[in-house]
Amino acid sequence: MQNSIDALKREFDCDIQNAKDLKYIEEIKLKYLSKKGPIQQLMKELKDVPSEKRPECGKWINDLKVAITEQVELLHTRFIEEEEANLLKNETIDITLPGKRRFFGRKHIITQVLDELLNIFSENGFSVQYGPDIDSDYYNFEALNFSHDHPARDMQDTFYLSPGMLLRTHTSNIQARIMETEKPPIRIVAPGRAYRNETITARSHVFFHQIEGFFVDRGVTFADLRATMDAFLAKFFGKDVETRFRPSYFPFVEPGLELDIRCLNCAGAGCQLCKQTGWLEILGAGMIHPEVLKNGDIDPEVFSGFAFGLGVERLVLLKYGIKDIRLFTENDLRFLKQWTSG
Ligand code: FA5
Repeated sequence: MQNSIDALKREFDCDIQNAKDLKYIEEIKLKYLSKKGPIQQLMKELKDVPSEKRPECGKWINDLKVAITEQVELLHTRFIEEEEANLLKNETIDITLPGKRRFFGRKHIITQVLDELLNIFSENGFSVQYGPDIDSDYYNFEALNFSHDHPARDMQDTFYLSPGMLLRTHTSNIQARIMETEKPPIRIVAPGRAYRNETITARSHVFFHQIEGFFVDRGVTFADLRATMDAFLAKFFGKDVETRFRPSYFPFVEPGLELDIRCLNCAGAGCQLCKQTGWLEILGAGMIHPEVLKNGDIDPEVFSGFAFGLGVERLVLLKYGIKDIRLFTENDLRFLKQWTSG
Protein backbone atom coordinates (compact mmCIF):
# COMPACT_ATOMS: atom_id res chain seq x y z
CA MET A 1 0.00 0.00 0.00
CA GLN A 2 2.77 2.38 0.96
CA ASN A 3 4.48 1.80 -2.39
CA SER A 4 1.27 2.62 -4.25
CA ILE A 5 0.84 5.83 -2.27
CA ASP A 6 4.45 6.88 -2.92
CA ALA A 7 4.12 6.11 -6.64
CA LEU A 8 0.93 8.16 -6.84
CA LYS A 9 2.58 11.06 -5.04
CA ARG A 10 5.54 11.02 -7.47
CA GLU A 11 3.19 10.91 -10.43
CA PHE A 12 1.23 13.86 -9.07
CA ASP A 13 4.43 15.87 -8.36
CA CYS A 14 5.50 15.29 -11.91
CA ASP A 15 2.07 16.30 -13.35
CA ILE A 16 1.75 19.40 -11.26
CA GLN A 17 5.16 20.68 -12.34
CA ASN A 18 3.88 20.81 -15.92
CA ALA A 19 0.76 22.80 -15.02
CA LYS A 20 0.72 25.96 -17.14
CA ASP A 21 -2.87 26.97 -17.46
CA LEU A 22 -6.37 26.69 -16.07
CA LYS A 23 -7.43 23.99 -18.50
CA TYR A 24 -4.54 21.75 -17.49
CA ILE A 25 -5.16 22.20 -13.76
CA GLU A 26 -8.80 21.30 -14.23
CA GLU A 27 -7.73 18.09 -15.98
CA ILE A 28 -5.40 17.25 -13.07
CA LYS A 29 -8.18 17.89 -10.60
CA LEU A 30 -10.40 15.48 -12.50
CA LYS A 31 -7.64 12.88 -12.81
CA TYR A 32 -6.72 12.70 -9.11
CA LEU A 33 -9.73 13.84 -7.14
CA SER A 34 -12.74 12.50 -9.05
CA LYS A 35 -14.82 9.60 -7.73
CA LYS A 36 -13.15 7.21 -10.11
CA GLY A 37 -9.64 8.61 -9.49
CA PRO A 38 -6.65 6.83 -7.86
CA ILE A 39 -7.25 8.28 -4.37
CA GLN A 40 -10.72 6.76 -4.23
CA GLN A 41 -9.27 3.55 -5.60
CA LEU A 42 -6.74 3.41 -2.74
CA MET A 43 -9.56 4.04 -0.26
CA LYS A 44 -11.37 1.04 -1.66
CA GLU A 45 -8.25 -1.11 -1.37
CA LEU A 46 -7.95 -0.27 2.34
CA LYS A 47 -10.31 -3.10 3.17
CA ASP A 48 -7.64 -5.59 2.00
CA VAL A 49 -4.98 -4.13 4.31
CA PRO A 50 -4.49 -6.00 7.63
CA SER A 51 -6.59 -4.32 10.30
CA GLU A 52 -3.60 -3.29 12.51
CA LYS A 53 -2.09 -1.37 9.53
CA ARG A 54 -5.39 0.06 8.29
CA PRO A 55 -5.52 3.29 10.43
CA GLU A 56 -1.97 4.20 9.48
CA CYS A 57 -2.57 3.56 5.76
CA GLY A 58 -5.85 5.46 5.93
CA LYS A 59 -3.99 8.47 7.34
CA TRP A 60 -1.37 8.34 4.52
CA ILE A 61 -4.09 8.30 1.87
CA ASN A 62 -5.92 11.13 3.56
CA ASP A 63 -2.74 13.22 3.93
CA LEU A 64 -2.03 12.71 0.23
CA LYS A 65 -5.58 13.72 -0.69
CA VAL A 66 -5.32 16.92 1.40
CA ALA A 67 -1.90 17.78 -0.11
CA ILE A 68 -3.15 17.22 -3.68
CA THR A 69 -6.34 19.24 -3.05
CA GLU A 70 -4.39 22.18 -1.57
CA GLN A 71 -1.93 22.36 -4.46
CA VAL A 72 -4.64 22.03 -7.10
CA GLU A 73 -6.78 24.77 -5.47
CA LEU A 74 -3.78 27.06 -5.10
CA LEU A 75 -2.85 26.81 -8.76
CA HIS A 76 -6.49 27.03 -9.82
CA THR A 77 -6.89 30.36 -8.01
CA ARG A 78 -3.58 31.65 -9.37
CA PHE A 79 -4.50 30.85 -12.99
CA ILE A 80 -7.93 32.51 -12.63
CA GLU A 81 -6.30 35.65 -11.25
CA GLU A 82 -3.79 35.63 -14.08
CA GLU A 83 -6.54 35.30 -16.68
CA GLU A 84 -8.48 38.22 -15.16
CA ALA A 85 -5.35 40.36 -15.03
CA ASN A 86 -4.66 39.61 -18.71
CA LEU A 87 -8.23 40.54 -19.64
CA LEU A 88 -7.95 43.86 -17.83
CA LYS A 89 -4.52 44.51 -19.41
CA ASN A 90 -5.96 44.12 -22.90
CA GLU A 91 -9.06 46.19 -22.17
CA THR A 92 -8.54 49.87 -22.83
CA ILE A 93 -10.97 52.50 -21.62
CA ASP A 94 -10.56 55.94 -23.09
CA ILE A 95 -11.99 58.18 -20.41
CA THR A 96 -11.61 61.21 -22.68
CA LEU A 97 -14.32 59.92 -25.06
CA PRO A 98 -17.61 61.84 -24.85
CA GLY A 99 -20.37 60.01 -22.93
CA LYS A 100 -23.52 58.65 -24.54
CA ARG A 101 -26.01 61.46 -25.01
CA ARG A 102 -29.33 60.90 -23.29
CA PHE A 103 -32.42 62.15 -25.04
CA PHE A 104 -35.21 63.36 -22.84
CA GLY A 105 -38.78 62.90 -23.97
CA ARG A 106 -41.22 65.78 -23.83
CA LYS A 107 -44.95 65.81 -23.50
CA HIS A 108 -46.78 66.48 -26.76
CA ILE A 109 -48.44 69.90 -26.85
CA ILE A 110 -51.89 68.24 -26.81
CA THR A 111 -50.97 66.27 -23.66
CA GLN A 112 -49.67 69.43 -22.01
CA VAL A 113 -52.91 71.27 -22.73
CA LEU A 114 -54.99 68.28 -21.63
CA ASP A 115 -53.14 68.35 -18.28
CA GLU A 116 -53.75 72.08 -18.00
CA LEU A 117 -57.47 71.74 -18.76
CA LEU A 118 -57.91 68.89 -16.30
CA ASN A 119 -56.20 71.00 -13.63
CA ILE A 120 -58.63 73.84 -14.26
CA PHE A 121 -61.64 71.53 -13.93
CA SER A 122 -60.16 69.79 -10.87
CA GLU A 123 -59.84 73.18 -9.18
CA ASN A 124 -63.56 73.62 -9.84
CA GLY A 125 -64.45 70.35 -8.11
CA PHE A 126 -64.54 67.92 -11.07
CA SER A 127 -62.88 64.53 -10.65
CA VAL A 128 -61.25 62.78 -13.60
CA GLN A 129 -62.63 59.53 -15.06
CA TYR A 130 -61.67 57.53 -18.15
CA GLY A 131 -63.87 55.72 -20.67
CA PRO A 132 -62.72 53.18 -23.29
CA ASP A 133 -61.71 54.12 -26.85
CA ILE A 134 -63.30 50.93 -28.19
CA ASP A 135 -66.86 50.72 -27.05
CA SER A 136 -70.25 49.26 -27.82
CA ASP A 137 -72.99 50.89 -29.83
CA TYR A 138 -74.99 50.96 -26.58
CA TYR A 139 -72.67 53.32 -24.65
CA ASN A 140 -71.72 55.48 -27.64
CA PHE A 141 -75.25 55.88 -29.02
CA GLU A 142 -78.18 53.99 -27.60
CA ALA A 143 -77.88 54.97 -23.93
CA LEU A 144 -77.57 58.56 -25.17
CA ASN A 145 -80.96 58.51 -26.79
CA PHE A 146 -79.78 57.70 -30.31
CA SER A 147 -82.12 54.90 -31.40
CA HIS A 148 -80.85 52.57 -34.16
CA ASP A 149 -82.40 54.54 -36.98
CA HIS A 150 -81.90 57.98 -35.42
CA PRO A 151 -80.84 60.48 -38.11
CA ALA A 152 -78.43 62.17 -35.66
CA ARG A 153 -76.15 59.12 -35.95
CA ASP A 154 -75.15 60.52 -39.34
CA MET A 155 -73.72 63.60 -37.60
CA GLN A 156 -70.82 61.44 -36.43
CA ASP A 157 -69.46 59.15 -39.15
CA THR A 158 -68.49 56.06 -37.27
CA PHE A 159 -65.63 53.57 -37.59
CA TYR A 160 -67.27 50.21 -36.84
CA LEU A 161 -64.91 47.41 -35.78
CA SER A 162 -67.52 44.64 -35.79
CA PRO A 163 -71.31 44.65 -35.58
CA GLY A 164 -72.13 46.54 -32.39
CA MET A 165 -68.50 47.52 -31.60
CA LEU A 166 -66.93 50.81 -32.66
CA LEU A 167 -64.25 53.43 -32.05
CA ARG A 168 -66.05 55.96 -29.87
CA THR A 169 -67.14 59.00 -31.82
CA HIS A 170 -67.13 61.17 -28.69
CA THR A 171 -66.17 61.05 -25.02
CA SER A 172 -69.90 61.14 -24.20
CA ASN A 173 -69.64 57.33 -23.97
CA ILE A 174 -68.60 57.94 -20.34
CA GLN A 175 -72.06 59.28 -19.42
CA ALA A 176 -74.03 56.02 -19.10
CA ARG A 177 -71.02 54.24 -17.59
CA ILE A 178 -70.58 56.81 -14.85
CA MET A 179 -74.26 56.66 -13.92
CA GLU A 180 -73.88 52.88 -13.52
CA THR A 181 -71.23 53.33 -10.84
CA GLU A 182 -71.98 56.67 -9.20
CA LYS A 183 -75.06 58.35 -7.84
CA PRO A 184 -75.62 62.13 -7.66
CA PRO A 185 -74.00 64.42 -6.91
CA ILE A 186 -71.79 63.49 -9.90
CA ARG A 187 -69.22 65.97 -11.13
CA ILE A 188 -66.67 64.47 -13.48
CA VAL A 189 -64.55 65.26 -16.52
CA ALA A 190 -63.43 62.49 -18.87
CA PRO A 191 -60.58 63.16 -21.31
CA GLY A 192 -59.75 60.95 -24.28
CA ARG A 193 -59.54 60.43 -28.00
CA ALA A 194 -62.54 60.41 -30.31
CA TYR A 195 -62.60 58.97 -33.83
CA ARG A 196 -64.68 59.96 -36.85
CA ASN A 197 -64.63 58.90 -40.47
CA GLU A 198 -64.46 62.48 -41.73
CA THR A 199 -62.52 64.40 -44.32
CA ILE A 200 -59.33 65.81 -42.82
CA THR A 201 -59.12 69.59 -43.05
CA ALA A 202 -57.29 72.44 -41.27
CA ARG A 203 -59.76 72.23 -38.33
CA SER A 204 -61.03 68.61 -38.42
CA HIS A 205 -59.27 65.29 -38.13
CA VAL A 206 -60.25 61.63 -38.06
CA PHE A 207 -59.03 61.40 -34.50
CA PHE A 208 -58.90 64.18 -31.98
CA HIS A 209 -59.22 64.72 -28.24
CA GLN A 210 -62.23 65.73 -26.26
CA ILE A 211 -62.96 66.38 -22.61
CA GLU A 212 -66.40 65.39 -21.51
CA GLY A 213 -67.95 67.19 -18.56
CA PHE A 214 -70.87 65.67 -16.68
CA PHE A 215 -72.54 67.29 -13.70
CA VAL A 216 -75.71 65.98 -12.00
CA ASP A 217 -77.19 67.22 -8.74
CA ARG A 218 -80.36 68.73 -7.33
CA GLY A 219 -81.27 72.09 -8.84
CA VAL A 220 -78.55 72.32 -11.52
CA THR A 221 -79.55 74.95 -14.10
CA PHE A 222 -78.37 76.46 -17.35
CA ALA A 223 -76.77 79.26 -15.31
CA ASP A 224 -74.41 76.67 -13.76
CA LEU A 225 -73.37 75.49 -17.22
CA ARG A 226 -72.72 79.04 -18.37
CA ALA A 227 -70.76 79.92 -15.22
CA THR A 228 -68.64 76.78 -15.54
CA MET A 229 -67.82 77.57 -19.18
CA ASP A 230 -67.01 81.22 -18.44
CA ALA A 231 -64.72 80.27 -15.52
CA PHE A 232 -62.80 77.71 -17.56
CA LEU A 233 -62.38 79.95 -20.62
CA ALA A 234 -61.14 82.90 -18.52
CA LYS A 235 -58.60 80.67 -16.76
CA PHE A 236 -57.47 78.87 -19.91
CA PHE A 237 -56.99 81.89 -22.16
CA GLY A 238 -55.96 84.21 -19.32
CA LYS A 239 -57.82 87.04 -21.03
CA ASP A 240 -61.32 87.91 -22.14
CA VAL A 241 -62.35 85.98 -25.21
CA GLU A 242 -65.52 86.72 -27.08
CA THR A 243 -67.92 83.77 -27.02
CA ARG A 244 -71.38 82.99 -28.31
CA PHE A 245 -73.83 80.20 -27.55
CA ARG A 246 -75.70 78.82 -30.53
CA PRO A 247 -78.70 76.52 -30.17
CA SER A 248 -77.82 73.07 -31.47
CA TYR A 249 -79.16 69.57 -31.41
CA PHE A 250 -77.76 66.53 -29.61
CA PRO A 251 -80.23 63.73 -28.74
CA PHE A 252 -78.84 63.45 -25.19
CA VAL A 253 -79.34 67.06 -24.08
CA GLU A 254 -82.29 69.42 -24.06
CA PRO A 255 -81.76 72.23 -24.79
CA GLY A 256 -78.51 71.73 -26.66
CA LEU A 257 -76.00 74.35 -27.73
CA GLU A 258 -72.63 74.89 -29.27
CA LEU A 259 -70.09 77.35 -27.97
CA ASP A 260 -68.08 79.38 -30.48
CA ILE A 261 -65.07 81.58 -29.79
CA ARG A 262 -64.22 84.62 -31.84
CA CYS A 263 -61.35 83.38 -33.99
CA LEU A 264 -58.10 84.51 -32.38
CA ASN A 265 -56.18 83.63 -35.51
CA CYS A 266 -57.79 86.38 -37.62
CA ALA A 267 -59.45 88.44 -34.82
CA GLY A 268 -62.78 87.63 -36.45
CA ALA A 269 -61.88 88.91 -39.90
CA GLY A 270 -62.23 85.45 -41.45
CA CYS A 271 -59.52 82.90 -42.30
CA GLN A 272 -58.99 79.29 -43.35
CA LEU A 273 -59.16 78.10 -39.73
CA CYS A 274 -62.60 79.62 -39.03
CA LYS A 275 -63.83 78.92 -42.55
CA GLN A 276 -64.08 82.69 -43.11
CA THR A 277 -66.84 82.98 -40.46
CA GLY A 278 -64.80 84.74 -37.77
CA TRP A 279 -65.93 82.12 -35.22
CA LEU A 280 -64.63 78.68 -34.23
CA GLU A 281 -66.79 76.06 -32.54
CA ILE A 282 -65.03 74.55 -29.54
CA LEU A 283 -67.68 72.54 -27.73
CA GLY A 284 -71.14 71.07 -27.66
CA ALA A 285 -73.14 71.18 -24.44
CA GLY A 286 -76.59 71.23 -22.91
CA MET A 287 -78.85 70.22 -20.08
CA ILE A 288 -78.88 66.41 -19.72
CA HIS A 289 -81.97 64.91 -21.36
CA PRO A 290 -84.45 63.38 -18.84
CA GLU A 291 -84.40 60.10 -20.84
CA VAL A 292 -80.64 59.82 -20.38
CA LEU A 293 -80.99 60.32 -16.63
CA LYS A 294 -83.73 57.65 -16.58
CA ASN A 295 -81.46 55.25 -18.55
CA GLY A 296 -78.95 55.82 -15.76
CA ASP A 297 -81.52 55.12 -13.05
CA ILE A 298 -81.57 58.73 -11.88
CA ASP A 299 -84.97 60.39 -11.27
CA PRO A 300 -85.21 63.50 -13.54
CA GLU A 301 -87.96 64.85 -11.26
CA VAL A 302 -85.39 65.13 -8.47
CA PHE A 303 -82.10 65.68 -10.27
CA SER A 304 -80.94 67.73 -13.21
CA GLY A 305 -77.57 68.30 -14.80
CA PHE A 306 -75.48 69.60 -17.63
CA ALA A 307 -72.94 67.99 -19.92
CA PHE A 308 -70.37 69.31 -22.36
CA GLY A 309 -67.84 67.90 -24.78
CA LEU A 310 -65.00 70.21 -25.72
CA GLY A 311 -62.54 69.75 -28.55
CA VAL A 312 -58.99 69.98 -27.22
CA GLU A 313 -57.23 70.50 -30.59
CA ARG A 314 -59.50 73.43 -31.41
CA LEU A 315 -58.58 75.12 -28.12
CA VAL A 316 -54.88 74.61 -28.79
CA LEU A 317 -55.22 76.02 -32.32
CA LEU A 318 -56.85 79.11 -30.92
CA LYS A 319 -54.61 79.67 -27.93
CA TYR A 320 -51.31 79.29 -29.80
CA GLY A 321 -52.33 80.66 -33.18
CA ILE A 322 -51.68 77.36 -34.96
CA LYS A 323 -53.25 77.32 -38.38
CA ASP A 324 -53.68 73.63 -39.10
CA ILE A 325 -54.79 70.68 -36.95
CA ARG A 326 -52.71 68.27 -39.09
CA LEU A 327 -49.52 69.65 -37.53
CA PHE A 328 -50.35 67.82 -34.28
CA THR A 329 -50.02 64.39 -35.87
CA GLU A 330 -47.25 64.92 -38.41
CA ASN A 331 -44.47 64.47 -35.83
CA ASP A 332 -42.41 67.30 -37.28
CA LEU A 333 -39.88 68.06 -34.54
CA ARG A 334 -39.46 71.65 -35.75
CA PHE A 335 -43.11 72.14 -34.78
CA LEU A 336 -43.19 70.00 -31.62
CA LYS A 337 -39.98 71.48 -30.14
CA GLN A 338 -41.69 74.83 -29.75
CA TRP A 339 -43.49 73.38 -26.73
CA THR A 340 -40.79 71.76 -24.67
CA SER A 341 -41.77 72.82 -21.17
CA GLY A 342 -43.85 69.69 -20.41
C1 FA5 B 1 -70.03 66.06 -29.52
O1 FA5 B 1 -69.10 65.29 -29.78
C2 FA5 B 1 -70.88 65.88 -28.30
N1 FA5 B 1 -70.60 64.63 -27.70
C3 FA5 B 1 -70.63 67.04 -27.37
C4 FA5 B 1 -71.58 67.12 -26.26
C5 FA5 B 1 -71.30 66.57 -25.04
C6 FA5 B 1 -72.81 67.78 -26.47
C7 FA5 B 1 -72.20 66.66 -23.98
C8 FA5 B 1 -73.74 67.86 -25.42
C9 FA5 B 1 -73.40 67.33 -24.20
P1 FA5 B 1 -69.50 67.66 -31.49
O2 FA5 B 1 -69.60 66.66 -32.57
O3 FA5 B 1 -70.01 69.02 -31.82
O4 FA5 B 1 -70.23 67.19 -30.17
O5 FA5 B 1 -67.99 67.74 -31.01
C10 FA5 B 1 -67.62 68.50 -29.88
C11 FA5 B 1 -66.33 69.25 -30.17
O6 FA5 B 1 -65.33 68.33 -30.57
C12 FA5 B 1 -66.45 70.22 -31.32
O7 FA5 B 1 -66.94 71.45 -30.86
C13 FA5 B 1 -65.02 70.34 -31.77
O8 FA5 B 1 -64.31 71.24 -30.93
C14 FA5 B 1 -64.49 68.95 -31.54
N2 FA5 B 1 -64.54 68.18 -32.79
C15 FA5 B 1 -65.59 67.54 -33.33
N3 FA5 B 1 -65.26 66.92 -34.47
C16 FA5 B 1 -63.94 67.18 -34.65
C17 FA5 B 1 -62.97 66.78 -35.64
N4 FA5 B 1 -63.29 66.01 -36.66
N5 FA5 B 1 -61.71 67.21 -35.49
C18 FA5 B 1 -61.35 67.98 -34.44
N6 FA5 B 1 -62.20 68.36 -33.47
C19 FA5 B 1 -63.47 67.97 -33.57
